[in-house]
Amino acid sequence: MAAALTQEGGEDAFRRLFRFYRRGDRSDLGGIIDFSAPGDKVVSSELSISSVSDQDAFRAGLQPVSQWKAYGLEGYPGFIFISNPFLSGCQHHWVKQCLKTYPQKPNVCNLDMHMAAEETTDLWGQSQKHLRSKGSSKCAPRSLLERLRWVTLGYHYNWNTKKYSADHYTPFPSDLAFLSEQMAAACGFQGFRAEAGILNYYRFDSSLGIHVDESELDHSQPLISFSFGQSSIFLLGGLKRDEAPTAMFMHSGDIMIMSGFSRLLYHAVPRILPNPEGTALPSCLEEAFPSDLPDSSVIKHCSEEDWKICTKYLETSRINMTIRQVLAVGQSFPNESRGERERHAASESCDHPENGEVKRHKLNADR
Ligand SMILES: O=C(O)CCC(=O)C(=O)O
Repeated sequence: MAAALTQEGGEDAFRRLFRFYRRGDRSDLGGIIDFSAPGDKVVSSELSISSVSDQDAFRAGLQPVSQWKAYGLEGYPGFIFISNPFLSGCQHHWVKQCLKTYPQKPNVCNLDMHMAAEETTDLWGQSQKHLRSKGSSKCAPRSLLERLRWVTLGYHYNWNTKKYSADHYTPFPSDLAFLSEQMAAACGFQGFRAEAGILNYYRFDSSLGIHVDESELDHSQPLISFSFGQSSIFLLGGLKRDEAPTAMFMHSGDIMIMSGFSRLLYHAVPRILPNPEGTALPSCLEEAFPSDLPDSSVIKHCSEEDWKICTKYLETSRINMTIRQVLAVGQSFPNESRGERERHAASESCDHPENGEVKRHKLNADR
């Protein structure tokens, strides 16, 4: 069925496949590329092994680059897929940061758009008890963490103007900058600077609409995308919105780089899928935290109590972090007129459009 829809092409090819995967039943997932068992269209990808020392990889919680499994896709130059290169237990740190640390002020999240500042200062603290006692009832009210849909870091993306601006910047988290820079260097982008991040929080019924990430002013630098928790179907299309996309799975720990020709391709996430291993959590998240990380590591121990909250959350969720460089070295934002600045500032307080025609974040209730 999916193959027939892909071949059909035509104006609506991407939209038809998006809807197919969003609704399709599990028996229809056969043609999706799974990099954990690579087949057709998948080629191996060369990495720049000498650009990241084993020690720096270790500090970022990653295996030595020489051990990474990196793939490309025929027809998509610049696209690199790295199958979970994290060291055992090190995904814990990033999951905890996404739930406990990065949603904190001065970072911005979807809940800030319609809640008072005092109510969104401690999402973790306010959700802990609820998540700890969570049973299987679907009717129980959702905790704030379960209502989290996005967090922005660094240059905060403005969903209304679709722009970044010099006026809305807060320091980018140093641990995530270090991880992103090691990933970029291994993929041939030594000078990459992590300047903006969008963290996406998905529940089983969430999806991310068809879009291109083009608001960054420097497209010569890659997009770096990290996935944790439940799996997803990712659709990678062409330079035009109507080109039929290629479907692939993203599992916990997988990392994707979109660069060069693939930097400005349309893409979407139509579906979140329960862990294909059949257990509540992927086995890579059950691994113990390493006992021998150096003090200089950016990975910090995640307490058993914190990890319990994280696992409860991840049983029904997926987290994605997509990191970007916004400006080329020496570049600055174009001057905005006073009127534009005022409009920009005013639109910071508007919610992300939910019912517009073309939506980047489709169907995510709180976006
Ligand atoms: O969740 C994903 O895998 C994709 C995220 C994405 O495309 C974005 O944030 O622009």
